Amino acid sequence: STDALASSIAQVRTWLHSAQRIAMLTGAGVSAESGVPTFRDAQSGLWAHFRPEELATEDAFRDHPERVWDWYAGRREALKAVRPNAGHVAVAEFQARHPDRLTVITQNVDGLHQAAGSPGVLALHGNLFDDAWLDSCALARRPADACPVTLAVPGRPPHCAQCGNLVRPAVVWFGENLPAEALAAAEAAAEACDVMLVVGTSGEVWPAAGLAVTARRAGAKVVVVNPDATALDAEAHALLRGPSASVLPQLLD
Ligand code: BJW
Repeated sequence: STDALASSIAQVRTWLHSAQRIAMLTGAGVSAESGVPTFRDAQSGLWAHFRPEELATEDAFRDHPERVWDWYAGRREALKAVRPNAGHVAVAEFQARHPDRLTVITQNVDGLHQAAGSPGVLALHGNLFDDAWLDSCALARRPADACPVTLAVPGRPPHCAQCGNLVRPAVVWFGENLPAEALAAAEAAAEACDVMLVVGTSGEVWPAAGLAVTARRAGAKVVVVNPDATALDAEAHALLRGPSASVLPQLLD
């Protein structure tokens, strides 16, 4: 009920007031109210026909490069019109008022925390707007000698005129390692925090989901903010069942 949510919010606010370090793990749900579709709720587009585990993989790209490239190109295009919502803004404003107190760890590739002004965002799954080569260059003697990806010949996907290498989005697909530096910093933040806020994520994808488990084992209060049940609810000391664009401003004002 609304009363139960209000009293849980009040409880979590007392934890936040006495917390020296706060970590926040976010997922697609924080951007839902900006108009970005989530992965596992998506009713339209490719996610409706394929599970993320089947589409967001290197094999899917190799088997159907044009289809997967077009899907990412469409998402890039759609994101150009998207703005951070009141949730992203509340987080960034809290960080501005309390420097070095809250670390944002995001699984999102949409750049909306960064656009809202959050400093030092740890982007565990890369960035949708960055490009990378699919393979290491077959012609370069050393990786540093490969052509810059900006020189790729336009196409769907773009390719290298010299070696034929394909361009891919610089996101993390299933079976790929997360960026080591960001993951290490996220693990350190999870170990060190007094409160871990888990916001807008189904908690089904690892190792990101494990950060909540790490925080709990290290003694932090774990708070899940989500209108629906998640795989991390069992880790939570408080469940705030509401949309992040209205709950986050109430938590962090
Ligand atoms: C709202 C809301 C509102 C709605 N307000 N909330 C341990 C156990 C089992 C498996 C594994 C394991 N460790 C590793 C694995 C394998 C795999 C994995 O996790 N598999 C599971 C699915 C079973 N993990 C990996 O492969 C990772 N790599 C890795 O582990 O490397 C080591 C390794 C190498 C080789 C072999 C094995 C291991 C990589 C994971 C990469 C994930 N990539 C994607 C795609 C990114 C590119 C792209 O955008 O296309 O990342 S998949 C997709 O899921 C995307 C997301 O970041 C990620 C998480 O999804 P998220 O954000 O939680 O979204 P949803 O849609 O699931 O949930 C939205 C939530 O919002 C819902 O709860 C709603 O209720 C809520 N919501 N409106 C608040 N208004």
